[in-house]
Amino acid sequence: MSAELSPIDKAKFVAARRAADFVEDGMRVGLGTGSTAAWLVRCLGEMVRENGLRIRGVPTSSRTASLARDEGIEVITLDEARWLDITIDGADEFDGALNLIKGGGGALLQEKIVATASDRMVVIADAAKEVAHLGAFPLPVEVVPFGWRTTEALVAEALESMDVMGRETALRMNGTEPYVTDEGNYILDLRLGRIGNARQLALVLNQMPGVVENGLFIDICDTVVVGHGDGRLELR
Ligand code: ABF
Repeated sequence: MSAELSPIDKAKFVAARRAADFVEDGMRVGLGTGSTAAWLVRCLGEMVRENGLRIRGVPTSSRTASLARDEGIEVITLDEARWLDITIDGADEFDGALNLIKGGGGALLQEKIVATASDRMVVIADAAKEVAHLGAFPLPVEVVPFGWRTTEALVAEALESMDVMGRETALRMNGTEPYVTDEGNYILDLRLGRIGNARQLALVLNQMPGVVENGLFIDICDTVVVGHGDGRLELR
C-alpha cells in the first residue's frame, strides 16, 4: 500500500497504521479529520473488511463520516456512543507537552468535543508538525456568523494583552464566500507566530461571546505517533 507514496504521505500512512494497532475489537472510536486521519480510516476499514474487526466509529466531520461509510465502518453519533474508548486524529502542530493546534481542516469543534469524550486521544502526525512553541500555524477560532466582525474586533483587542508575537486576524474564505463549518459557523485564523501561554489564550478566547471554540487542545492528547518519510516511527 505504501510502496509508491511520496515521503510526506508515507509519514502520514505509517503513523496512521501504527495508531490503528491501538484499536481493539468492540471499541467505540473517534475518527479524526484531515489527510492523516483519512489514512487511519482507510487502515481501520481494511481491518474491518479483512480481519473482522468490529468497531463503531464517531466521525468528526461530514467528510470523515462519508469516508468511514465507504470503508465499511459502522458510523454512529456521539450521542449514541456517549463515551469513546479512543480517538485518533491529526493535528496542525504539537509541542513537547503534547499540546496541539488543530482546526486547519475546519473541523475543530467536533474534533474537540469527540477528543474530550474519549478515554484516550492519539494524534497521528508527520515529523514536520512538531514545534518547540505553538503558534507558527495560524490558530483557528470558530465564531458564530452573527456579528462576526464585532467578535473579530473583540478577539483582536484581547490579543493586545496576550503573550504572542503576531496579532493579525483573518476570516477564513472559501473562494469569495466565508468558509462555513459543519455547524454553520465561520472561522477566524489568528496569525500569532509564537504563543507564550497557550492555556491562558485558550481560556480568554473561549470566554468571549461569539466565540464557539478555539483550536488549542491543551491537556487533551495522550500520545503522538510521529511518522517519518523513510517509514520510521516515534511515539511521544
Ligand atoms: C485535522 O486535520 C485538523 O485538526 C488539522 O487541522 C488537520 C490536519 O490535517 P492533515 O492531516 O491533512 O495535515 O486533524
